[in-house]
Amino acid sequence: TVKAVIFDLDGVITDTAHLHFDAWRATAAEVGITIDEAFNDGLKGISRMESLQRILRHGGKEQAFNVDECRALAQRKNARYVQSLASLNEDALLPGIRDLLAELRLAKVKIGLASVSLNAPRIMQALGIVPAFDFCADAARVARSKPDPAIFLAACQGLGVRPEAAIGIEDAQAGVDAINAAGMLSVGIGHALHNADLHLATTTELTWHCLSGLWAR
Ligand code: B16
Ligand code: MG
Repeated sequence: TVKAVIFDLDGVITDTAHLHFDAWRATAAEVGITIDEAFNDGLKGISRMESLQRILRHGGKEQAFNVDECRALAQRKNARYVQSLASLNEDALLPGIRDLLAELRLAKVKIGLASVSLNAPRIMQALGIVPAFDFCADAARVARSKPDPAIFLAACQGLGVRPEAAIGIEDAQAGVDAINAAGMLSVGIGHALHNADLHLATTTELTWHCLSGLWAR
């Protein structure tokens, strides 16, 4: 049976993608690069520095900045993002998540987090769900971004569960690919995701009943 459920943060537990987008758009504009929401979709689950590289490439400016300048740009983006998190509270939990966490606890299924966001601890704190989690993988210790399975494997290891006994939940293609590469069962939330073992339109449909059913198939 399923021993653990491992969550992505942005897009599954709360929706901070538009805050990332606003912060990146303002930072990209500083260096004369325009990004739209469709481009931002491709940044979901991608680490901060890799997101910056993709934006610079998108604007044809990948050679224009040295390492220190890139670091400064990433820092300015993060300052903007962190500022926009100031008003985050329990109300920002996506529908169904609180109930699912309670159901998993009752079913004695371990609960983990696999977010590549270095801001994950402060976001979890603001959402008031730190005690609901048995283990949160540390993004700072995982060098490779999704679709590399590293962050999901770190979560499995921290929970003491084999990947084959765990389900991962993601909203980004890079994340679904990471779950599959880890050898876990994948649940994809939202549209236009390929290769998820189970597709759900929204987090409202995420229940222990449907997750355990996925296992029984
Ligand atoms: P930070 P996830 C990811 O979170 C976001 O989807 C992605 O857009 C962001 O660039 C990345 O975290 C890094 O975030 O700048 O806060 O370290 O989907 O893995 O929960
Ligand atoms: Mg995500």
